[in-house]
Amino acid sequence: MHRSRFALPLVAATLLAAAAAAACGGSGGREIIVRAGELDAQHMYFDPREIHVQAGEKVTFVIENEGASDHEFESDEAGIEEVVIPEGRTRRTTWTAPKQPGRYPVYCDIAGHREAGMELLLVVDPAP
Ligand SMILES: [Cu+2]
Repeated sequence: MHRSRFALPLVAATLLAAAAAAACGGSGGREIIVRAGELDAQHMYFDPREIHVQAGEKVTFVIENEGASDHEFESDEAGIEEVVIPEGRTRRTTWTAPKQPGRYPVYCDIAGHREAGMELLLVVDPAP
């Protein structure tokens, strides 16, 4: 009967460790929150408009679509695969910056959205 008393603290410790890992982004690196949405049909946005990462840095983009239509987050130039974020939802994608510093556009590729403002500048800064 005494044995079972040790089980609960162990489970609790395991859960705490899992929660701590999730809070730190686990193995997904630094979390960068990007909000997406539209003011009207001609004015849409990503916020922030510019993001800095370090060369070789692993980050997780957390894209929050606060708008009333679907949006995408992608960059052929930077090698970020297309993520579709349905209206009102949040999607995450983990990506590792190239080793070389550079500047890349990230955009929503739905027809007309990029032109309406859905493009941000992703700057890869030299590692310190
Ligand atoms: Cu869009």
